[in-house]
Amino acid sequence: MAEDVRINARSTGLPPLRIRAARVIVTCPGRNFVTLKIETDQGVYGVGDGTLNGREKAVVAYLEDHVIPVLIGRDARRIEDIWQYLYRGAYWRRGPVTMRAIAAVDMALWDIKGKALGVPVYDLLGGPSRDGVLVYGHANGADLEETKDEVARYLDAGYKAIRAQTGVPGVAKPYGVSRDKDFYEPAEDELPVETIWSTPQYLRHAPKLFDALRVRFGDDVELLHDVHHRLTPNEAAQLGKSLEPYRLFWLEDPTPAENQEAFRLIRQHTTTPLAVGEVFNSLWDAKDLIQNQLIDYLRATVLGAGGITHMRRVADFASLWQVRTGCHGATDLSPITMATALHFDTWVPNFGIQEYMRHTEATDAVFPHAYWFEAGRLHPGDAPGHGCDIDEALAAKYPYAPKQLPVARLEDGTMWNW
Ligand code: KDG
Ligand code: MG
Repeated sequence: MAEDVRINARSTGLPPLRIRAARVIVTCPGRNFVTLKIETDQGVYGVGDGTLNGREKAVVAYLEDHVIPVLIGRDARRIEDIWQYLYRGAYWRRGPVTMRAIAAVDMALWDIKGKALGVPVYDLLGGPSRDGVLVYGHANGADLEETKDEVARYLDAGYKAIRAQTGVPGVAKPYGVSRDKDFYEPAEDELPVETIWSTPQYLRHAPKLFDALRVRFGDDVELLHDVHHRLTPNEAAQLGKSLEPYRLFWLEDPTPAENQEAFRLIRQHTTTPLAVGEVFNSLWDAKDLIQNQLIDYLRATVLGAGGITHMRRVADFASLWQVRTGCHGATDLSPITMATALHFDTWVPNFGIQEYMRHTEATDAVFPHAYWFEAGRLHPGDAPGHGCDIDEALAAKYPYAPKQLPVARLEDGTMWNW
């Protein structure tokens, strides 16, 4: 066979770990997950998550058609060079599909490196900076009473930080309120469910929730809230101001961050801490927000933002302005992302908090993992690599089922941000 002349296919001094095969596994144990499995010629393999809620097949096609063919034969040790190849080598760079595909590769390669060396990923990154990763859980209810009871349930379970979402009078299907109180999954149907949104009702109601929570639970619990991109900058400023007496840990996604400059207006009017970025794919999406100190927490994570290789650059840049991490951790990020994020969180110096929406038992069974929860914190475990695997036989029992995220309209029918 002719010698492989691709630069990256040549070995360094260390014996190479050649990528001999890679394939995508799609499984739906209640919701869809996209997993990339990379196998090396030494028998060591790694897995990465490429799930994009409601758009799973787009990532599958990107991986199968454009990524896997260029991976075969490369040295899996060369994580940085492979990342640069997939990022710079794509003329059409960035975006949620491309960056999730890169993330899937990156997670699998860090997993392989850890397994090959017999160490957990947090050790490869520089070792632990903390004992346990502070997480926040999701309490939600149809009305104030139910939401208060749900917060009590989370406190009983040991959570120290809790996101609270409640039904809004006159608003059918508000964001963040679920039928099943233990597991929340907004992508329910093959076609997007239409929801209705009322900003005036919401702005009147939200402060009542946090007033009621502070009256009942006092000051010790950390409270968070997600606006889910629904407000204009001026409305967000009003909300931030009205929530100041309740000392939120953060107010999330008050307005879409496509225009990063818009946060200047919000910032000028409120000291309520702001968190943004679960839809961000790279440092460029967050650069102005960070360097102008317009936010306090960055919600980007290893799945959305191209894996550990890019996320650690994002975090280092953010640390210059004392912006801390607050990684996205909804159920549409598979346990592989959660595992990888926990290694990142264990290392990252400017850690803030990690979102933790528990997965169902069926999902946990498909993705056996080393991480565990205790007293409000998650621990990544010490297994080599990131410590999460996929049970392929079980995964095969749950075939792909098309599901999409909802859409939102204002009361007069105008399309709005879901
Ligand atoms: O797929 C969409 C979810 O990831 C998103 O709605 C969850 O906003 C979210 C959050 O803060 O977890
Ligand atoms: Mg959110």
